[in-house]
Formats: sequence, structure tokens, C-alpha cells
Amino acid sequence: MVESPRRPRVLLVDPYVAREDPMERKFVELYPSLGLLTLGAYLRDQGIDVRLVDLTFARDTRAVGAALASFRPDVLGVHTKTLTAERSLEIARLARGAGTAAVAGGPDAATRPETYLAGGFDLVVPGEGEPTLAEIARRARDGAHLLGIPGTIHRGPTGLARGAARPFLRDLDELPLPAWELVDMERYLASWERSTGERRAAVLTSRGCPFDCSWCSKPTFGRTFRQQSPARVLRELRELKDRYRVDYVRFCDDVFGISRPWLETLLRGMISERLDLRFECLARVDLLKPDLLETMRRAGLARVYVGVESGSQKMLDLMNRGTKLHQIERTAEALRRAGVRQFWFLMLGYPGETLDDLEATFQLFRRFSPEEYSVSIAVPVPGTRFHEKVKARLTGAARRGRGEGGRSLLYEAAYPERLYRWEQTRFGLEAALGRARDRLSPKVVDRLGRAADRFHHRVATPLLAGGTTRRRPSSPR
Ligand code: B12
Ligand code: SF4
Repeated sequence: MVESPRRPRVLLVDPYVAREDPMERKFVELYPSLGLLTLGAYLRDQGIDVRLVDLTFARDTRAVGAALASFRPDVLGVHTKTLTAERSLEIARLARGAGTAAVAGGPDAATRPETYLAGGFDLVVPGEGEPTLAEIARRARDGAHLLGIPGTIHRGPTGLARGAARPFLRDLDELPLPAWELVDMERYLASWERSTGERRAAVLTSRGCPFDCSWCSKPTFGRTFRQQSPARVLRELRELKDRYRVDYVRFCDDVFGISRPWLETLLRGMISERLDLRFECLARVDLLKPDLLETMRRAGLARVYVGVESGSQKMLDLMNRGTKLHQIERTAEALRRAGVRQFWFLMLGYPGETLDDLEATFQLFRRFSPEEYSVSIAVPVPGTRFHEKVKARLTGAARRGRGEGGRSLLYEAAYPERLYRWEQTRFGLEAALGRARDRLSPKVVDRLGRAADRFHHRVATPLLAGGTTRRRPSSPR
């Protein structure tokens, strides 16, 4: 009688430790990695035993060592981001010590596989992970060699060696629902409940984005775009509600609702099935049409992240953003009228930006006074056209792969870092003035605003711009 082989064992690791993330307290919202949860569900359905060590709430990597010893996986798979690169390499060393094959996937390993292979990983999976990791796990269980598997990169005798390209999954509906049971969902939900009163979860309805902004890093899915059917999304929402009592959902798609008919069907479903969820999403101003806002509201829309980026059309064009100023204005106005919270993303310091462009961004911000915002200094992420453009002018921190936070200037831009830092402070002051409008008289707020403008144009800018500026009259409020 032929003995059937044992099931392969895969240990997945999320190396993100929230307490080490400088941005965490300010902006990052904690959700378990949807990439890993979907990988886990897929492997499980393929007859593979899966465990996941999620370091989000941990202090160190001890749990990884413990799982390596007790679970004795055939493969250890780490999800990588630039921010967590060092931790990932530390985990690869633990795997090596335990004699377990280590595989890196996710955006950072996809962008710079050589770093991960030199640092102790056996393989990098730069693209969609599901079928590739399943194949690696079976081969590792069988003791077969792991080199040259389609969809992987390894170290060859003369540099990086790649297996054949693996095509993307054709139909995202074939993917199982995320394996939420692999992480401590209650801990995430309880922490949301404490901070917002709502049990919040993340949902992904698509993979990829067809647009081509020049600073955007899309190492995994490139410019491809696939989406689940609205029926599949509704099933996931229903499950989150019934199983975890979720009442607020963050749609994590790069851009939510790229196809209007798709979006309309989903919204109608959310309304007719009485899901009674509130939700937030990231939208492009050219796609979010005011005439759909009412339906979005009825389906539960609470907050929209808007990639505004700049108040200068010249800069939007240089970024290859594909949006127009009038679309930003139209969207901001429509959201305001519909009573939907707006979270604006703004970016300073992109190549080609002058003081006039910076001022245009500030004035746009002042005009619409979004409820929330993030204003970051442009980060040249490896693999992007922006990075390519400034590669010869990177600072030491950027070359070492640091400075993720958008608070440091990572290349020699038109002005010194201190000017951009001041600009960030100026946006903060303006936001504070906006909030003060409810408590102080409009006259007082206007006077304070004019004083801030005078200080900005007469003192701060000439002092901080490094002698490259001329004086500007204070701008009208
Ligand atoms: C949604 C999202 C978030 C959500 C997270 C929701 C969640 N927990 O899933 C929030 C807002 C919380 C978030 C936070 C952060 N994010 Co984010 N985020 C995204 C976004 C838009 C989608 C991620 C996603 O779910 N993709 C879809 C899934 C299916 O893909 P995936 O995770 O890449 O996984 C697939 C493959 O990569 C591969 N794979 C992944 N891991 C592994 C592991 C192995 C072993 C294998 C074999 C394969 C494999 O298989 C998976 C399935 O096919 C991406 C942009 C993007 N399109 O990827 C940015 C992105 C991943 N985030 C980024 C960053 C920088 C962050 C933060 C560090 C921001 C900060 N602190 O300043 C934090 C880190 C938080 C954390 N926990 O790690 C960067 C990473 C860049 C980099 N090189 O590191 C990205 C690429 C955005 C960008 N273009 O700059 N993020
Ligand atoms: S920034 Fe957003 S819209 Fe632009 S390419 Fe990246 S994901 Fe797509």
C-alpha cells in the first residue's frame, strides 16, 4: 500500500510591529494583512496546513521562533514592506537556524529581491503569491529542489535567476474569503471599538490599478486591473457582519469603484440587502461622480480618501496624475454638500515644484478645508519613474531604504528640507484655524490667518528657502 504524503506546512509571518512604526499613532490604521489572509485561505483550500504569526501587537520576533519549533513548517513565508525590511531579514535568519526554507513576498521584496536573497531568503515571489507558494510548499515537503519555480526569483551563479513568469489568476471570484481565523480578529476589532465605537474591518474588491502616477510603486500587480464580482463582495461583507459583528468597512482598493456599472450594482446590493454598514474608500476625483454620491451615502459612505496631491495643474501633469484641478474642486464641493468626511492626500517637494506651486496647493487646501489630511514630502520609492528621475540625487537615508514616513526629504530637491517641514507646519496651523472657526469669531480667525500669511511670506520663506526666493505679497484669505 502506498502511503499518502503528509500535508505540507506553511508558516506565514507579518513582520509589521505597530509600536515601531513612527506613523502608526498618527495615520496608520490597524488591519490584518489581506494579502496574507488570502494566501492563507488559498493554501488551506489546497490541502496545506497554515499558521500565521502576526507581529502587529508584538514587541519582538519571539513568536516566530516558537512557531518554527512547534509547527515545524516546510516553508516560512514573510510579507515584506520597506519599513519592515530589517525585521524580515531577522526572521529569515531564524528560519535558516531552524533549517526551514524562507520565502519573501510583498512589495519590498518584489522591488529589491537582491536585498532579501543576500539577507538569507531562499526565494522571492515578486508577484501574486497564491499558486506559487502552494507549489513551493509541496516541493519543500517532498524535499525537491526549489529553484526555477515559475513566479520565483533565486540567487544564480551570476546574479538573480528567475523562474518563468506565472500568469495572474484570471478570475478573482475563485479566491476563497480571507482566512480571518488565522489572526486575532477580536483584538483588531476591539481596538477599533475602543477608539471609534465601531468594529472596523478591511476589504479588498480588486487587484491592481490601470493608472500610471509617476511616484506610485506597483511592483506586484503593475498596471493590471481585475475585480471581484459585486456578488462576491456582498458575500464577504455579509460574512464579516454575521461572523464578526463588523459595522464599518474600509475598502482598501488602490482606487475604489473604477467601473461605474460595477459600483452601481454593488451599492444597490448593499442597500437592498440592508447590510447597514458604514464604509470608507479611496477615490480618484475624475471617477467619483457627484450624481452617484447620494446612492453612495445611502449605501453607508462615511469618509472618502481623496488623492488631491497638488493644487497646481502643472504639478499634477508632471506627476502624470491624470486629474484636473476643476475635478478636484467639483469633487470636494460635492462631498462637502453631501456631508461626507474628506481625507486629502497632499504631496510636497515633487521635482519641478516652485514656491508658486506650493502656494497654489496651500490655497486649495485653505479654500476647501478638508476635515482630515496628510501632507507628506514626496518619497522616491525604488522602481518608480520619480525614483529613476532623482536617483543621482538621493540622500544617504534614501539609499539605505529609510525615510518611509514622508517627513524627510530623500533627495536634493529645489529647496532644503526645512522649507518643506515648515510648509507642513503651515498646513497644520491652517487646519487648526479652520477648527477654531467654531469657537472664535470669524474676524479673529481671519486676523490670525493674515498674520500667519505675513510671517510665511516675509520671514519663513526667505529664511528657509535658501536665498532662492523673492518676497511675495500676503495672499487674500
Ligand atoms: C490597503 C493598504 C494598506 C492598508 C492595509 C490593509 C491590510 N492590512 O491589508 C493600511 C492603510 C493599513 C496600510 C498601511 C501601511 N501601508 Co499600505 N498599502 C495598501 C495597499 C493600497 C493595498 C495592499 C493590499 O492589500 N494589496 C492586495 C494584496 C492582495 O496584495 P499584497 O498584500 O501585495 O499580497 C500579494 C502579493 O504581494 C503576494 N505576497 C504578499 N506577501 C507575501 C508573502 C509571501 C511569502 C509570498 C509568497 C507572497 C506574498 O501575494 C499576495 C496575494 O497575491 C498597498 C498598495 C498595493 N496595491 O499593494 C499599499 C502599500 C502596500 N502600503 C505601503 C505602506 C508603505 C504602508 C505603511 C508602511 C504606511 C506607513 N506606516 O507609513 C503601513 C504599514 C502597515 C502594515 N500593517 O504593514 C506601501 C509599501 C511600499 C513598500 N515598498 O514598502 C504600498 C505598496 C503603497 C505604496 N505604493 O507605497 N496599507
Ligand atoms: S497613485 Fe493611485 S491612481 Fe495613481 S497609479 Fe498609484 S494606485 Fe493608481
